Amino acid sequence: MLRPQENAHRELKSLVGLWKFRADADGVGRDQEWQAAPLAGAIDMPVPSSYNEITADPQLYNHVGDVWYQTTTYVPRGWADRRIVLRFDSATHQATVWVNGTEVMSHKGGYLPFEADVTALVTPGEQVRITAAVDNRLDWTTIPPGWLEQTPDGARQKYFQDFFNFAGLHRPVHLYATAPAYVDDVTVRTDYDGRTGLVDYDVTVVGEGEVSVAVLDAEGNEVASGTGASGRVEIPEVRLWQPGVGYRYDLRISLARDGEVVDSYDQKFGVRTVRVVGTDFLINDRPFYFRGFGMHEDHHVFGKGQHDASMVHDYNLLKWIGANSFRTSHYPYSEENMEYADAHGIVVIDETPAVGLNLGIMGGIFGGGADDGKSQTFRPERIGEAGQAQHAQEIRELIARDKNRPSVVIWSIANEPESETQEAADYFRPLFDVAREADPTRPVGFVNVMLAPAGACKVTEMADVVMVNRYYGWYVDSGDIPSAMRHLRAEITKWTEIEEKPIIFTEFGADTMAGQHGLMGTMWTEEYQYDLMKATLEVFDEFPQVQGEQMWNFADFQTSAGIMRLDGNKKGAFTRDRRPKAVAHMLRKRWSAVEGDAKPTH
Ligand code: BDP
Repeated sequence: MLRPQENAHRELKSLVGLWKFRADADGVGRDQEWQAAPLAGAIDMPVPSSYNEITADPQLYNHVGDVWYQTTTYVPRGWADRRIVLRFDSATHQATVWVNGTEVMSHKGGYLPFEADVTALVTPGEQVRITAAVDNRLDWTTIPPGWLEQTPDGARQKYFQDFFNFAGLHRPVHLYATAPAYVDDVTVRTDYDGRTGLVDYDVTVVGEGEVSVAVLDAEGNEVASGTGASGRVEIPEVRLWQPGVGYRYDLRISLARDGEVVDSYDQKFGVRTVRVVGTDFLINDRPFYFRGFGMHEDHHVFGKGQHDASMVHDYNLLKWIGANSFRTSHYPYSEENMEYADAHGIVVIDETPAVGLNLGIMGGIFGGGADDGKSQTFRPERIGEAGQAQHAQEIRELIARDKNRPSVVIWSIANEPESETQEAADYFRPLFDVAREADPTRPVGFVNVMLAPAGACKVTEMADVVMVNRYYGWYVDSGDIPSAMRHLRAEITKWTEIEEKPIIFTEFGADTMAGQHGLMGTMWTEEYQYDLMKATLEVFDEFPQVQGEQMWNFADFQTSAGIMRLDGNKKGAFTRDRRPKAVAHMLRKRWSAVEGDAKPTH
């Protein structure tokens, strides 16, 4: 799906700002048709933002069910005879949208865009009312999954993922206009032959017209051109998209009728290749070692709302610390965020929202474990066909959104799902096919959990890379770094024996209360996090097959309430307000000393 843009043939109107908002605690809004009139009893709510922490009301913080958003705007007078589209960059987790009281679309999945052609429902020059009912409930058919616990005091949303269920309109909303015949989509795939860039493109259009393309370099000079909706163009003396640099070209697509251009779209792309060869991960045929973090879209007050200032600040912290990559744990991040990674050469492992597909994990961590040896998760009454279909849909929509992004080098189709059972293998095999069919050019993987170690996991064999989260020294061998390192070393050895693939550590970490200190190796102190991380990284250095270290987490983040969490998860290298803990200085020293993207050596 194309990201909306403004250009000589397209107009874009932002609907960012304060919307009217009302929580529907009794779930009556749809029956009472709140979309039919100005929202009664509404408060002001910023879009984009999570709504949870905006007011001082714990009920809204913990709200379960629909909330209603409404705004009015004028459709520009100049948009007569145009195709007019309403686009939401996301709505967490499900939404129905009405325009002037008429339903125009519904979407399930909280982190991906959706849009509708509203031309027939609006009049240029006149006001329009846009209403969205946004439902934050998770069940066995949503990704991520969850369930509702009914109590005398109302419903409680329960879920497995270790991050707070922030909800609302987290990303911008736009109206945009194109000609009635328009460029609908484009796929760009790149390679190079010596110094010549090879660009295969495939444009789909709606309506009649002739397609032509031109490639513009970053200074706007035309360096190649072609005609036809699909084909190959070649860029002489190509500049590659490189980690840390991020050079991009524009594919300027024009749609013409009778010699006159009626629509155009500038698709940015980078020329680069990604390949897995043996245990190496190659970007542009050079070994790439991932240094960075699993992150979260998470901030005080605006939760998961897209916010340019905090986003750019986070990227500057990544630069300060010497990171070259991150994983979009545990859902697709905003398009602004991905755009920044593309522009600045930050390498991304792009993850679907498939987190918490592991009903054994709580029992596992606390000593329970599987019951009858059968899947606790992938059963018809839990995550069955409907959940799997939704998971496939999330994979398709993620790839449709991010397929042209040079920063994205791996699709992660799930985080820590159950993977040690036959049912899990049966569940995941078709999902790998879905990803590979949607994008044959990038490696596909998923993130393996500690409960399904080397030898037990039945899904890693389907993946192109081994991605593992391990908490030796935290959830196991707690407070005992020597034992933790012995067990970590033993497990890596086992992985290297059974899988001839790059191994990327996508999580390892220790909860750390900023300001807590001690010399006795006490957990939760900054010293313990520092020492455990340092020891862990030194073990990674022993194995040439380990091709990545992404510490958990970039920053502290909010979670649901629980005895394991103190106002959230505290495994950040930075606090939630982005102040460095001691470990950040250690990582900075290690990562800044590295030449290019080579593997660090202590
Ligand atoms: C892993 C999860 C991550 C958690 C982390 C932790 O992938 O979401 O936040 O552990 O426990 O299981 O800190």
